Amino acid sequence: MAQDAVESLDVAGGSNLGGDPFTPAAGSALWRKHFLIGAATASYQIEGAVNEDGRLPSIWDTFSATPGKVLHGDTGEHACDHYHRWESDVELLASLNFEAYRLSIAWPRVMDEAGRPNRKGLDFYKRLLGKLKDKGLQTFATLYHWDLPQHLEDRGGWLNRDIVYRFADYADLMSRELAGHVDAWMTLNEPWCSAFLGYGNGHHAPGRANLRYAVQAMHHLLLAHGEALAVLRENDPASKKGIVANVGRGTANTQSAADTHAAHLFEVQHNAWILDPLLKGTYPADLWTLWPGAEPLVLDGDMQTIGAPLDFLGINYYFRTNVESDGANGYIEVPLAGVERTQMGWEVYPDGLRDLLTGFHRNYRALPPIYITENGMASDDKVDNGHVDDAQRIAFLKRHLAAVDEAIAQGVDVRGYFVWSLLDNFEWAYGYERRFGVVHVDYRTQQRTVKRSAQLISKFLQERAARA
Ligand code: IFM
Repeated sequence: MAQDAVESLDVAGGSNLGGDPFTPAAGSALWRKHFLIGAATASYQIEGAVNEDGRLPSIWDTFSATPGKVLHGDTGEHACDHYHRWESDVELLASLNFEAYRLSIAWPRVMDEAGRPNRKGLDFYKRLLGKLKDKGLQTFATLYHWDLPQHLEDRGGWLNRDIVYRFADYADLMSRELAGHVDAWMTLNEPWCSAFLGYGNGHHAPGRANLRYAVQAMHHLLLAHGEALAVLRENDPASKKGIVANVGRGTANTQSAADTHAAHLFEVQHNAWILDPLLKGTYPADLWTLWPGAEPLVLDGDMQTIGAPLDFLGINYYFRTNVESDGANGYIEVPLAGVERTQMGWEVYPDGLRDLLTGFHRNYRALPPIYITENGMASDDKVDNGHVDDAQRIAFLKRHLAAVDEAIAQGVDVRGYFVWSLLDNFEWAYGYERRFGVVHVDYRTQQRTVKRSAQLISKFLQERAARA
């Protein structure tokens, strides 16, 4: 699509690109056409329509309706109204020259309590994925981005081993119904968040807080992933299959052996807890020095199922955490002063993405090709005379893409990058206040306004396509 079309989108946004602080350096691997660039969203964060067409309640409906759980009492009831506006949202996505779209499927929309298909919900995703393919976009679909059906939580949720088999049934239905519509399946988004925030400290739905719960929930999440992977392979052999992990960079506050070990433990807790079982078939032993006696119940064969080979690994990266030893077997966070931070309070630290990628490349012999399935930042963006100048985001994205480029130059097989997020949306416990989109959403009118970051990404992708 021509740049003038970007500038005349049927949404507010305007032109006024001025100089270009985004375009990657000449010679960067990002100029290669086969390095995929897309945008990502998730069902509960954008769809709204929580009571329509047979959708069942999810744990996030329950949690967000509980006073005190979400900032300002926000809920996903209307969100970005994407369930009704999906066609114009896909037009917008394609008009911005994105080459791929990562979405998630709402489990409570597509299956009833007895595990039978909900045709209306399934049709929504068929239409959406069909239109994305018609527009030439590659489709990346996540099966579980945190909106567990409430009736399953009522039976123990991720603490009840039975959920592993319910998840495999769900994967079976989706891959039979949607085979051919999906280029890449991701079983889970960020099991660390589901397990630790959902069951460990209760900051996320379902809001349970017990470390032993978190550890057992993680085991069931990873096992559900492994069982679903086999089902996806059987039903939809042509697609790629993977999982998405959020990873964190931990750095030591001093060079002392104790602080260096503390930073190591931070990364064990945030990264190796998930990646070791997936890529080595074992939990990291250091996890149990951090959390003595918290080992999950593991049955024969579980670790083989969890460690089945992946076609790709999705990596979500946002920030680093500076830590020191707690004087015992753990670590404590030591926030650095004078560093750049986002609206979330997260430090902007692009080197962390490069260092994690090169570290994974060194440490995991079974590391599959990688997609950066999320990276982005929240800022308090305002529409000013039809424009949103999100200068901090533009610099953030450029610097993180440069970090990916450096990792590729050091031999890491990174195949693509998805900005989080296409739209401002429901940021979980922070509600609508934190804006991660490259497109601004006015939640009162549902007006979409293309931010300057999206204009510049679009311009780069257009130039890249023209050179190919
Ligand atoms: O909005 C979330 C997303 O749902 C999962 N990864 C992190 C994002 C920003 O917090």
